Amino acid sequence: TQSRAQSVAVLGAPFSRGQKRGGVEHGPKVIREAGLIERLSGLDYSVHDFGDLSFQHLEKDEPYMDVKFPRSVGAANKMLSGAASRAVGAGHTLVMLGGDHSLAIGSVSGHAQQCPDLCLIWVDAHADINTPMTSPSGNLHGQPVSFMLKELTDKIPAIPGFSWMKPFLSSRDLVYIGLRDVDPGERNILKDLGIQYFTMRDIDRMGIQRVMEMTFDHLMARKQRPIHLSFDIDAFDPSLAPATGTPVNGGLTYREGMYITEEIHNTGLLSAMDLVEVNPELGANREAVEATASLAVNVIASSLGQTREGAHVSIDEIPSAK
Ligand code: 4U7
Ligand code: MN
Ligand code: MN
Ligand code: MN
Repeated sequence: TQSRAQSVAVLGAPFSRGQKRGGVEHGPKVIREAGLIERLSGLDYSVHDFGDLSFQHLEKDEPYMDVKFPRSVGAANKMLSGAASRAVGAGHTLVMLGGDHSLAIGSVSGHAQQCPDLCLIWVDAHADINTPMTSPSGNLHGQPVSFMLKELTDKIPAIPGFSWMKPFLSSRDLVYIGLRDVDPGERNILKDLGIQYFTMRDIDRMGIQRVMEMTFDHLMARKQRPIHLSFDIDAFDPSLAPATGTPVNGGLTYREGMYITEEIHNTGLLSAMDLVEVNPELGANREAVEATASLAVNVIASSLGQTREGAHVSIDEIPSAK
């Protein structure tokens, strides 16, 4: 009855050099330990677990200008891009487990190789659209979107490790949800390019239902197209997702997160997603880490069709008492 893909590919990307804190490379492990594969198998999908990519560790990777670990991030994303492209090309809905958010460069570009007309929904406290020139930190997890956008081609210097990729996305094919920590240079870019974004304040004003309607109106105005969902766990309030590197107060509630992902599933157009920035070394204790990882599993399951209303298996009648 639905045009939902019948198979899901799970691909781990244990990588952390898009930022300075250790531990986010263990994201794929803790998300799997929280029961991801079992949950997806329970949703009618055939689940293909492609395991974790193994990235080469570069001993020497000096900063280029202010940009940290450019060759490591470039090489990891080149590998991920190929793997993502193959998974989508084989007909799977891709679930990429990070790792830090610099990995979206690889997953979205690989997805775009197979689906050039894709659109991108970025759920995050941050806009991740700094260029190497505007970045206050030099960390590439705060910059992935700037490398994707065709409109920013002239603003991105040639960084070692990135010669394999070309910008492929138009700024009108991108929508942000959940923003609440945007750097000055980023705000200029958002305004300059007229990018559609919904901050936490917008969610407070309009409610998440209206925000999702406007998101799809914007992205699907001309035609329906495949969706790439890039979900940074720090979009949630830190009380729900404490084990992450750059928490910001005042984030999404659990219900807003579930509503966003249910609505994305209901379009029938989700083609690939990222779940990034879960860092088990940053939780205060084991409970904090498990809560964050289990939230990540709920986001993925909800994006792939788990509903709060229960599954709709057809039954002949309600079982009688005897
Ligand atoms: B994440 C930041 F300056 N904007 O560029 C930067 F505030 O993937 C943070 O969204 C980026 O977690 C956060 O370093 C990257 C900073
Ligand atoms: Mn973030
Ligand atoms: Mn992010
Ligand atoms: Mn973060």
